[in-house]
Amino acid sequence: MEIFKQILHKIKEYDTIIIHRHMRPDPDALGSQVGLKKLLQVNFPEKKIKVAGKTEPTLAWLAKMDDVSDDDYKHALVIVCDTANTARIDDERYNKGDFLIKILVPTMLASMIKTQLIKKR
Ligand SMILES: [Mn+2]
Repeated sequence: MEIFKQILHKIKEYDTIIIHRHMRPDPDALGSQVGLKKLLQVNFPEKKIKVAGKTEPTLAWLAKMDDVSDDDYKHALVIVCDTANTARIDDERYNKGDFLIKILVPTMLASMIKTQLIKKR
């Protein structure tokens, strides 16, 4: 599918990738965010890949977030997982990257992946 090729092309283009998800994360938000980080780390070990947002204390056993500096956003690809509207994205710096990809997988329709590629600059 064309959109997956476009996403892969963007992933290959950037050395730094920062992955966000919604505020007050549930396990599916953390699973998509951290799962994507692990998948990218295995396939692109030379890239800097970080997960952004607050560590949810009740789910800290599942995943802890990385320290992401403002500098990390320079020339970074930002990918947002599991978040329907921008107001709910955890860490408003998602907008500070060079390019933004928003991936939304509706819980009941996992096969229908809705994705937006948003050109930043
Ligand atoms: Mn969720």
